[in-house]
Amino acid sequence: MKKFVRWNGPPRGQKYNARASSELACDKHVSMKWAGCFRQAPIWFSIAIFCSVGSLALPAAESDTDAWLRYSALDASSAKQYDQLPTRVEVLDDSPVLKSAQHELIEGISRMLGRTLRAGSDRRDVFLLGTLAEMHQRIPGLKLPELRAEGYWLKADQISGEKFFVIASSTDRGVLYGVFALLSKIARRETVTNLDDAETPYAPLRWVNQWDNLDGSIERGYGGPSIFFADGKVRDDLKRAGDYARLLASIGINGCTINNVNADPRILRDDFIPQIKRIADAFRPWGVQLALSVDLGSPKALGDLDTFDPLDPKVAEWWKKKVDEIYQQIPNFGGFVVKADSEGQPGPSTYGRTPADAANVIARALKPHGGLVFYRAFVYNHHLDWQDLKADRAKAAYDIFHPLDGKFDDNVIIQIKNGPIDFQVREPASPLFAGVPHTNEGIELQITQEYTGQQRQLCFLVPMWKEVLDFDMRIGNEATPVKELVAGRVFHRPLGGFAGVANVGMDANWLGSPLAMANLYGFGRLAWNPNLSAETIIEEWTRQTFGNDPLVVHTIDAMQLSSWHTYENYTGPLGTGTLTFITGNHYDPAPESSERNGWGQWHRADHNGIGMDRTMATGTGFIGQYPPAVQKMYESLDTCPDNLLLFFHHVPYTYVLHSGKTVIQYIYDSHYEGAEQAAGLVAQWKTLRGHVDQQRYNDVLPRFEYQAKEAIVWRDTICDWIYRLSGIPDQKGRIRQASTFAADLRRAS
Ligand code: GCW
Repeated sequence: MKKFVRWNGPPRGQKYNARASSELACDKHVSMKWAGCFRQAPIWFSIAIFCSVGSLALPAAESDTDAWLRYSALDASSAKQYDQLPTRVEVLDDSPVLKSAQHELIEGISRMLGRTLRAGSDRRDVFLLGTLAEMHQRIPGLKLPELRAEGYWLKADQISGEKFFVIASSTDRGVLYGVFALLSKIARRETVTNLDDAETPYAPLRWVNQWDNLDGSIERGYGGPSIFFADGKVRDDLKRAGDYARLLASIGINGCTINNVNADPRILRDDFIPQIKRIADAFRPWGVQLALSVDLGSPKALGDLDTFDPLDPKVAEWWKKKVDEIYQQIPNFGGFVVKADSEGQPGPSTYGRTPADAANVIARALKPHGGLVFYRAFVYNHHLDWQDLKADRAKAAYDIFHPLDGKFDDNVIIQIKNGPIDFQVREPASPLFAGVPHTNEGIELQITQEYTGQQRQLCFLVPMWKEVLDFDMRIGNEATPVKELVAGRVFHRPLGGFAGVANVGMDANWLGSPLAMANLYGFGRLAWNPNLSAETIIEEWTRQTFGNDPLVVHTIDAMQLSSWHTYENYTGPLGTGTLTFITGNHYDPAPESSERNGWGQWHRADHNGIGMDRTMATGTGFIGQYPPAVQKMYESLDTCPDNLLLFFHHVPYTYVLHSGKTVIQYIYDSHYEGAEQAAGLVAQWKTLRGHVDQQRYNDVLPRFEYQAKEAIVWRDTICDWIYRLSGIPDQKGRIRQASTFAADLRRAS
């Protein structure tokens, strides 16, 4: 039943979707009828059904808020291996974060193992939760490991025959992370006897960004309205904000900006800050720092000054006062994210100033309090001349920020999107990662699936993010993978990390789809340790979310792991960018919408060929922004990988790929293959009937049926378009539509 409350209405789109939605309506109708049967059925019938479902011992449906923290009861034989775990818990301090850690441990053990941990200060038979310093005081003989900030230590030990289990860190937050790590192991039935695990996060900053507006809407949010705001103010009930912080903490996220980067200046009004404080209070027990997106024009927009020139002393004073006011009410405030001179947002260019001037004036106000500025590198001109073959949006970030390298204060981090355009289904790593060696940098990844199916279609993004994080920039011809650059591990920069645009909402499943939650989980896990494989991450997630049945784990893992490639196949192969409705919803296929306008997401398909020439020799010169070894690889057709060919080169449709296929045939084939793979998702999910609980089974099935249809819409739209454009038929004869369009074009040229 719940699924119909959760379902976001019929899928978007026009003619092709009419069928899909009528089928959904029909499915809904059938299920409602069944629900009605249950309501009217005799009690014995309901009991019989209940017992038979119960006897299958399926993991229960995902709770609204718990996501992967479901803590389903383990069956008796799996639970047995944990019999040796202590029966008490002692917390060595009473900070709010440690209290959360204690509560979580008690809750998790009780739900999974059916045992209630008692609070106790007996050394024996006890979980000890505290910082390393506290642990040293408590057990002077204990040999403690070296742990960097927020790392944790899980240690099952005995001294003089007294058993105890240490969960320690140098900070309270790390202890909480340790508790979640232990509970995750139990949920996945991992052995914890003799555990001696020390883990340290790879990067110091692991934040999520929410693009929530004060009216409660969320830009590019597909999981319902804001959990923070409604009707121009902070919600009265912030329970969900606390629940969100718990989820974030469980994957090691330590900061969250709560409002849209297209920021409403009102967020900084004096009467708004006490409201924001309430959200910070909801986050605090989970160690999540609250941060804000700010409009650089605020000093003027709020009516206090007649300028927002970052070099004007009045403006510096304004920021200082505003920041002091925030810290007075929110002492653990994290800082600001800034989108400026981008897509209509005000910025330093108004006064002929640079992003460094703008970032530093705010950074100096924050510095005494330990606050940070994440300044976004997503700065570009969206009124480019599409007729100018040298114009290239991809070049903007490097052109603007590289010359400023070293000019930013040390509490500024340049927040760089994974690719040089905008979260397309495949892009190369942004060259800017290698272009600011004397400046802190961080990577921005998009968890919300703006260009990758908007949570209506399955697209597990961890494999894509890993390709970027593992990409080797070869700075100075040495191994310099992006992950090391963004985590500040090269060039000895003090800060660095990850920002994930999450955009969870009030929908039961946070992101609007239970399977899309793997992206939020995966983002956190990669930010904690980008060396984890996509396979490990998805297996962790599936086990915690759907239980440990091998068929379920194997099937869902395989579906998730192949989903990005499937989506790429039917939406934007060979690095063309997502061939979607660029000037509209970023969802439906509309390959011509990216052309002949100033937004610069061009693929330059004409009747002879396709692709953006970004070479140094004949194109926009974008390739020249990479270090020499990478330039060399992308510049030459011989070494440019097929999957990014059209991002870097304009080639005739008959150009033969490394795979031996022509470009045009690859485009046809990949669309047919993608649509088949999407149909395969339905079949794969059906094998899980009776293996996942009925509620989630029923919730997910229509989503895949819908996706399979959408993939056909994409396939036919793109294949028809490119056939009309090229006039080259599919070798397999699948595209039957007669077309004179290409012939006309040829005659005209
Ligand atoms: O991808 C684009 C989105 C905008 C977004 C912008 C950005 C918040 O379409 O909605 O604005 O990126 O990242 O700033």
